[in-house]
Amino acid sequence: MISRIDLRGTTGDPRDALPRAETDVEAAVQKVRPICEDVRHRGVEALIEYAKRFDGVDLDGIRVPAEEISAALRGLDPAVRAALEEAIRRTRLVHRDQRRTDTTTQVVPGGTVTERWVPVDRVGLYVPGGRAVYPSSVVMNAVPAQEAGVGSLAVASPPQAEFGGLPHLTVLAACALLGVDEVYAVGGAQAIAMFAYGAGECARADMVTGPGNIWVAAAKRLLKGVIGIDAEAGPTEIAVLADDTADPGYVAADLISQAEHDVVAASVLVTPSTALADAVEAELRTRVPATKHAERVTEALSGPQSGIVLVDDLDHGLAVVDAYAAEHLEIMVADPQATAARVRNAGAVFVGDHSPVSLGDYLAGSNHVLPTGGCACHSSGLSVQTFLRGIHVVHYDRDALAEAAPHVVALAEAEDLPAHGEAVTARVGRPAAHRG
Ligand code: HSO
Ligand code: ZN
Repeated sequence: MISRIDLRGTTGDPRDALPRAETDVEAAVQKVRPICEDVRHRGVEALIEYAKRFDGVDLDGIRVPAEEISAALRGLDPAVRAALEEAIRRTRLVHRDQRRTDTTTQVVPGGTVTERWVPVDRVGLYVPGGRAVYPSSVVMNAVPAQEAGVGSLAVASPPQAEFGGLPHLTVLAACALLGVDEVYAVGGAQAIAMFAYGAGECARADMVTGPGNIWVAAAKRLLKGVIGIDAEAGPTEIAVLADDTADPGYVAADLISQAEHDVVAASVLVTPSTALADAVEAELRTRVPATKHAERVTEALSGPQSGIVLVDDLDHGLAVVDAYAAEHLEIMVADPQATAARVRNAGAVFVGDHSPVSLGDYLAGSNHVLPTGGCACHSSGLSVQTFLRGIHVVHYDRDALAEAAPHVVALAEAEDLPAHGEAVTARVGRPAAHRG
């Protein structure tokens, strides 16, 4: 069911030996271009037509009435409500600590640079409908934006025929718990275009975040010059670095948990222990047929993006997981804290036997919007920082400018941009050549 990749005795970059699923977003960009242009020019009228064509619903308008949002919350299962409230509380605790304070650096006497952290004014959050209805993702996107101080937050989610043209009711209920009252029944590429250009009641947003299918990813790629976007999310991934002290039942359960998302999800075990590899395979053989989404899980685990990777030892294992740069990395080895501290590339690291990825998906307090496809070697997951801009505020007095003038003039001349130097000498006179 899951292939083995034997890297023992090999050196060098293991990346080529660790295959990854790739989706062709570029081809989809051409298809969504006319839709985005249409929304740009015809606004709400176009959105209502696309709701009919793609979602099979007749809408009078795109804005979800406030009464529908509160009714969805009243109808929410109390256990789910309690879980979402606790998820929001824990996620807020962690993200509140990410807030930045402004810093002022005294560069020279009379010359300062202040870095001011300013939230984005308005953010659109896209929430998928259909098979993947994740109220937890509403939490993971909205909380960092709110903690960053974003003043205006709107949600778009596809209208569902089974809910009379409203977005999924658990999504609406999650919005209510988060205090988000601006919600649009708009899905797919059209929703990204709505946020980029504005349409009817929906004012244009400065940034759009949130997961989505290939059409949503394509629209984000197309419109990223018009609107700020988060990272393009690929299929979910879990890598587990484990030795022979790991519990094979835990490892198998965690590999299955992320494979459950999608047939192209990646589950990768990296281990120096053939005994553990055998035991995990045996666990998979009994657990997979018993799980609800057995077919999807089987396809994900047997796909080329998943596998058990055998390595020489823990050091080699660390080199492999760093090269892979997984969205989620679990560490289940003899000294998990010490090993986790050595990891350089991962979206999030889950340490020890009692920190599974699914805890992080819902309730750890960490964010579950994380870099996929190896992007963890250069990018971070969603955070308060995603919604902030650091603005440098420069203030020099006359003496400090006069003191800097010779250097500015020298560099301006070296770049053949003398007017740059003249903007300074106009204020402080032509400097004598700088000493030393
Ligand atoms: N594991 C997914 C997030 C998620 N899991 C949502 C369950 N619901 C990507 O990090
Ligand atoms: Zn998950």
